[in-house]
Amino acid sequence: MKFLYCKSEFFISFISAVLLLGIFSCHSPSNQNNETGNKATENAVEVEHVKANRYTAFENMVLIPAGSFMMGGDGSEAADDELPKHKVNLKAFWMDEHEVTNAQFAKFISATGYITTAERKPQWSQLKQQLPPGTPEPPDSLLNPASLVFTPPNHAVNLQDYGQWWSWVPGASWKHPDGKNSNIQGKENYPVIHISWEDAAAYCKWAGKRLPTESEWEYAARGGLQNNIYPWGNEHIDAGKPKANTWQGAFPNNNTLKDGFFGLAPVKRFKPNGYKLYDMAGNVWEWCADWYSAVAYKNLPAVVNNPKGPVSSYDPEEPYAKKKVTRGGSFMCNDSYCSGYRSARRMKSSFDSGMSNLGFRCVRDK
Ligand SMILES: [Ca+2]
Repeated sequence: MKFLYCKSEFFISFISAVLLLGIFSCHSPSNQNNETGNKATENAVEVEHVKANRYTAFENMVLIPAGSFMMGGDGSEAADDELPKHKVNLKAFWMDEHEVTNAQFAKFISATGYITTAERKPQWSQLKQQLPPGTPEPPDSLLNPASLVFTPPNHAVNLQDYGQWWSWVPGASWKHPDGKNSNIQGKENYPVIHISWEDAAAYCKWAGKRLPTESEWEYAARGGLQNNIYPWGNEHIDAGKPKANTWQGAFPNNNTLKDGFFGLAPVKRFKPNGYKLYDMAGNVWEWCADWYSAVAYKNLPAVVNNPKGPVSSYDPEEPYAKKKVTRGGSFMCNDSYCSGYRSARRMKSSFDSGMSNLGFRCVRDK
């Protein structure tokens, strides 16, 4: 996702910097002994990792069978970075049947004391590594824990101006999804949000799992169908009964609520795909393990076995940013803005940023 959206050049640079903040090398200001605290967290993660392997690894997971598929865009909406289609062979793997929920993520935090990216003070020394040379340093007073929150306007806007519906909100995090005065009470079964790639990877490791590769994610989303556009087949997103939590109406100022949800939905509220996976389209975008490259599919061999993606990130729109793949679309997607609910639709986000429409699920080897 590209979120360069503010009118002031300085603020553009600042927001870009904050979106790109580092995680493992920066710490919470409340952590009095950063090195000791970090080791304690790592140890706790390792201990819980072992426990998870023994007792809980297969809860709420489904087995995705080994097989082959044609990876890449189907239909007229296929983007250049989804092409060409190419054959991928995959081993069998287990996948979470639904997106990781607030209740699940809370167990991870309780067990490890992990502090998410959004809860940490951004460090300029980390931010500037992913910005064009010469980007000015923002005042320290602006470098506070925060995250991007969806704040829809009440009028039609230029869909190229992302700043019209995203706000940088101090105090926003997985526990306070709309800012410091909000909370997740009653939202235990909602997908966890404001999660960076590194937060997601840390959770999966603790659970004895890992993030899916991009090819595993797409193969799983297709649910056994071949060359279909959506996880449910080829019926258009707006035809028939609601099939996923997306945006119906004129994004971002008018939502007809046809699917029953303005924002996030609890997990498992829509029919699963052919592999019994829920919400592979809509609700929240999901992190994948792979680095994003706009040219990842170009010049591949005719058949690829268990691909892990490119060795580095490449987004020509923001060449200094290090971006990971996200998949599946969110409650904010419709055809006028982004048809993220298509099985082949690729998106990308800086690995060290979260936002209010981005979550994840885990996989593990068979
Ligand atoms: Ca919706």
